[in-house]
Amino acid sequence: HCQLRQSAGERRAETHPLTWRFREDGALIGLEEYVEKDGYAAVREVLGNQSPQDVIATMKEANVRGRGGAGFSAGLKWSLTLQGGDLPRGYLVCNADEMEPGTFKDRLLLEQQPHLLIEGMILGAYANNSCFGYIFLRGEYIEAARALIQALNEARAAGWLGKNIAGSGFDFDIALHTGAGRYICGEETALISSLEGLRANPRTKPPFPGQSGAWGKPTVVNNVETLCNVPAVMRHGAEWYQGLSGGLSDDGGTKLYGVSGRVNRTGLWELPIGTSAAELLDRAGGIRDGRALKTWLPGGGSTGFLLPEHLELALDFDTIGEYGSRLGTGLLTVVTEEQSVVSLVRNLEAFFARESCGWCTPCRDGLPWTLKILQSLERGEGEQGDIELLEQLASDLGPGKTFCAHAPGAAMPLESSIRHFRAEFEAGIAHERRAAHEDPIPAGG
Ligand code: L3W
Repeated sequence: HCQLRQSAGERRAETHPLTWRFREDGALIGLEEYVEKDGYAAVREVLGNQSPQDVIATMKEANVRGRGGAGFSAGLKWSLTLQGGDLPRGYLVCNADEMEPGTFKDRLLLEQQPHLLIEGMILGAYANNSCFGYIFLRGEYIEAARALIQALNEARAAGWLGKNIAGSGFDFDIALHTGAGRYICGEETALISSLEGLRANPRTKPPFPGQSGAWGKPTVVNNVETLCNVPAVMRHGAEWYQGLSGGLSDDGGTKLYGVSGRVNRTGLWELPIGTSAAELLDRAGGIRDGRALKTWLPGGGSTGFLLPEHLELALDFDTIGEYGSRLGTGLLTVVTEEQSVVSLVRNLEAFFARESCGWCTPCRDGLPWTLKILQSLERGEGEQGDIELLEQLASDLGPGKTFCAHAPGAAMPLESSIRHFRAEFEAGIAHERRAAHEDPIPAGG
């Protein structure tokens, strides 16, 4: 399995013998080295010998679940988009707009393994009959942009992109599109709006992008890590991929897990999907300065807080979903005893309020309101009823009340933090107001 440290000077990787995603020194893997290690072999094998339906069947059987956070089956998504020969060809979009708080897995894949992504995209485009691909990259990811530009040029010059790829008759090319650093652009329909040159507002679903996406054409949007799994699945088969999880989960394969926050060694590890948070904490060298764990987020700011008693749970989509949270990106944020949960949630809600596109009312107005209440609780100036109001806001921001998952994502840490740490919120209610409430002045007194 593979370990990568986050800081540039310390990029150390133990390479997985089969997926060989990273080099030990963390350097970029260029075309020559990629091909030496059987890179693009899956493209040659699949495009020459298998139908798009075969590819989709293998992806479904392997049970590759979307690694952007939602865990939707990639094979199922592709099967819903499959275009017959007479129908208009659509697009394949790689969502590389990584901006989830505490998340840095796609960045390292892009900076070090751009050909793995390109190979995954060629296979995905073939399965979906896509005529053209876009990599929608977060604007701040300069190093990743450099790596991708180099890799796209190399792949094009070697005939892996362009007309008649590997003599198969299949044509496909990819353009790199850099965003301007807005979180909402990672929401797939907002991403499509932005790609079209429009304001990045989400669109209602259905229609899902697979039916009508960029410029009204069928558009498949997949996360970087999801697409990077495709070459290994197609080379080694669904059963092999399933086996990588080692029985820890019904989901297939490995997962790029990570840890940030107050641990001794923040970083990224490729481990069987279903590995526990306890195991991850161990790899991160445990909690810093001998502190005790208070709470943790399993996969970014738009997931719910979990407790130390949840450390042994399998980090997979279904298990974490049963505990009032979700796996999200699978990059843990570790919070220790002396940290203030109210401050932490205030910080997250400030992010979500700033990044709201403003399109729908609960999100545009609810998030700044939430932030204002949290700020006053943090200062110890909260009022009676504030906690109940926050609970109401968490519900009003929840699923089904907005165009997209932004506000429901913001509601998750809010709701779960009040559920687990109510006393900390109560402590933020101004003392004199609290006393007045407990000992009200008698009527007429
Ligand atoms: C066809 C249906 N397709 C669902 C597709 C849909 C989309 C995917 C997931 O993301 C996550 C959240 C956070 N026919 C379909 C269908 N699909 N039903 O499946 O869809 P959905 O709606 O479950 O989720 P979503 O809105 O795409 C929500 C995470 O995203 N998040 C932020 C993540 C940030 C990063 C990052 O920075 N790298 O990943 C914010 O909420 O974890 O689970 O493709 O079209 N019937």
